[in-house]
Amino acid sequence: MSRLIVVSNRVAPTQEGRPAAGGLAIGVLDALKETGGVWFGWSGEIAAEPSSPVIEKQGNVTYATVGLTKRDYDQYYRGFSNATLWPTFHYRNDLSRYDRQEYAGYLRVNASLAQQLKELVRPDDIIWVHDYHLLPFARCLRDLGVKNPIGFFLHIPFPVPEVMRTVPPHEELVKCMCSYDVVGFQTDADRQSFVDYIERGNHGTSSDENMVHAYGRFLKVAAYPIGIYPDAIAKASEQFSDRKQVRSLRDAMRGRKLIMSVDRLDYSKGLVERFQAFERLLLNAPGWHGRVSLVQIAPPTRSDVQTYQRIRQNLEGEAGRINGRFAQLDWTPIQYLNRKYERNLLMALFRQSQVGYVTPLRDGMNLVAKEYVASQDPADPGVLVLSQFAGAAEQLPGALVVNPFDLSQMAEALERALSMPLAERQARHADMMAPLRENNLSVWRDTFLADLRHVATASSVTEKAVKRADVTA
Ligand code: ADQ
Repeated sequence: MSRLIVVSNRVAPTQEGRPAAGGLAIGVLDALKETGGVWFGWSGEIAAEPSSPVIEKQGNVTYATVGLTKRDYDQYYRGFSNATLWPTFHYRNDLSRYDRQEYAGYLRVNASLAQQLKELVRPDDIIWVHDYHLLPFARCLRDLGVKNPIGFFLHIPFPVPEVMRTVPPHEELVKCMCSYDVVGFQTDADRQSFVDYIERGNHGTSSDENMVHAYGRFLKVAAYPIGIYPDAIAKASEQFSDRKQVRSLRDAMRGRKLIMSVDRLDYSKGLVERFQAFERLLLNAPGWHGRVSLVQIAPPTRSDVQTYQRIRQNLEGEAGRINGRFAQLDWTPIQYLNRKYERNLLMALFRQSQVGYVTPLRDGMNLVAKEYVASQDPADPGVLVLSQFAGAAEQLPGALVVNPFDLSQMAEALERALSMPLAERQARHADMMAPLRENNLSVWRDTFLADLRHVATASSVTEKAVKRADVTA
């Protein structure tokens, strides 16, 4: 069986052979263990100068990690990836900036990572590249003569063409993406945006079978919504419900209802709007004073990018203001916790809450929404209030779907969720567990890899046929 090579900006750190949790890490590591293979990417370390990959083998999985120089980190990671692509792809052009040097650094790091990976690639390997840091990676490998099948999965949204065109090198980036054999998106809307860019700009055509012909290449372009393992999460959330932290949360609630939110601290997650909608609930429905609290867990990320420092200050300000306005001696309306929690503990905390409040302004998928549903006790489940702009909204029919820009609508949804009768909560929960099981994380991975193998075989057959025709002509 051919080996799988996974490439992602960051290789999840290995602790006793287990990487940090998260969709990419869990799904990918399972696949690697099945076929054996390599996980290649940045170690998370800043190195004085570029050096060859550090190789660490665990079972049949080889971790190959490289350091980045400070200049590479600033231009490729902090700069073009996180200050240009991330905001624009989340429709925040107002926060996006473009710097030619940073873009040059982005291309340079992609090329140098490709050069380093090339040394590890065997002829029958298949290569699966992840996320916006690596849009040009296949182009760089092709330039080095690598002929293996290469697939790409974008974890974040792909914007509509008008927004994509605000990134100055937009056409070069899309052209680079067409060097992959399969390009996967979270939702059909993202897939459609990519196809629209190609077709409306007269760069190529698409067929009903999700094939795109552009810039002289044929590639498959499809939606592969990332999933979770809902039954494993259900089990963990039940088992961890007896932990000390979970018990003390239960005690502290003393019969109050709990609304729970968990996100990385990021402006795409709509945290300020979420706090303000909760404030509106307290204004509109004073009966809830002292009877409901919002717990927001949001550990800081990318804190050396300036916009992330601002969101943190903003959010702390809002939580303080709202608490100052409504708090009572024995009741704090918003508890805002700036830290990471062990994953299973988090699932058990979800199980204690009556409402999962997940309202990003834009999100590729949002795994927290799925995890919240899976963590619930089917006999007495909580209700999910979910943004229509999370990819997960397409897949969770039992959620109360809201527009995160409409604070009144969010406040009404919270009130409805807090008062929902048991039978309706149970029905909505069952409606969501079925699709979560059907489209679990293995389905995401296996469908993508099956398509990659299939497209690669089909194109190598076509290539051979073309070569034969050339010889006989
Ligand atoms: P993220 O933007 O990171 O992922 P999300 O999908 O919600 O967003 O995944 C976050 C993960 O981190 C979840 O598994 C969650 O449980 C965990 N997590 C969050 N806060 C935590 C905390 N305080 N402590 C411990 N764990 C915490 C990107 C895209 C998403 C897409 C995923 C996967 O932005 O849209 O769903 O990739 O493709």
